[in-house]
Amino acid sequence: MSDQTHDKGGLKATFNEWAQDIAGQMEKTLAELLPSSNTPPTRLHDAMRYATLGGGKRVRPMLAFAAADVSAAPRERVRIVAAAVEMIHAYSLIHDDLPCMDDDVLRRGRPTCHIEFDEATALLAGDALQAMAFQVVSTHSLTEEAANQIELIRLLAEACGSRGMAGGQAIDLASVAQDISLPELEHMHMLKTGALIRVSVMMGALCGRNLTATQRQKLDHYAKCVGLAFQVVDDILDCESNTERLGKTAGKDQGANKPTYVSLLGLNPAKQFADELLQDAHQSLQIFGVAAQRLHELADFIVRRDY
Ligand code: GRG
Repeated sequence: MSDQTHDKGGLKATFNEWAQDIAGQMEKTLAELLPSSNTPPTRLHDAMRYATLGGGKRVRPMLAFAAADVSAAPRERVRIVAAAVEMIHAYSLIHDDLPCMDDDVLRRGRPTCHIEFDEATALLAGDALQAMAFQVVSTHSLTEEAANQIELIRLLAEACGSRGMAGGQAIDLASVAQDISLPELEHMHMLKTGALIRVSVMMGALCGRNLTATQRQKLDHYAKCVGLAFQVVDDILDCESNTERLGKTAGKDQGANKPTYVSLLGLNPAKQFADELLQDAHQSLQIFGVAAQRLHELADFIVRRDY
């Protein structure tokens, strides 16, 4: 792919140009959708904006936009579902950083929400962001058929709930200092991190034309592989990288005696596992041809990233 092309949002742009374009669109869309800082209750709205704007890799929005290419979904719709997913993600990070959970002081290179504001405000900011995500998905027209829009909302609810992200977090908290097996670790991460990644892909695609059952299954398999690979790489970076590069406290999992892919498999086998998941992800995209270009690139980015 040429580095000299300037089609920022389209397939001719380089991956970096495309990623920057999406990050810019996300910042603008979230800034518009979130209540302004001078709308009462101002401290709560300030905290919601603090936790959502001005940082993050925006991996989930990128996945939604990339998946939208395979169903030719209008970008105007995709930016709304991507913003909703990012609100859920921001809420999960705020709550995860609270003293009753991971108790962390640094996120995206800045003080965590409860340090910058206070615990009660952080808790409420997370609650309000979660509610707002559903408000946004239900008040915009995002699909050709109404039934598909209901499905978007249902999928998002499932990904957030006790059999998705919140359930994964509960298993994570219960597994500290426990001997858990590899399948148990995988199940925990498929819920905690994987569910939101999976739904980002599916929601992006559902904004466009209907996919066949096989296409849907292949896309979901891609998302599962990438979701798990994301977590394996997160575990690797937790031991190999540093706090400055990550923008969050490095070495946290080991310090907290949490089971990880590195603690269960060892560093090199964990890297090999991430590579196997990457190959599997690429394989499952074959039926989409060139429309899956960004999904391929994103899988590479997720596994090869160093932050
Ligand atoms: C509190 C219900 C509830 C859930 C929390 C997502 C989560 C569940 C906890 C986050 C803990 C964590 C650090 C998990 C590792 C993988 C992960 C989700 C990392 C953060 O996501 P990135 O790297 O963050 O996409 P940025 O800042 O780039 O948006």
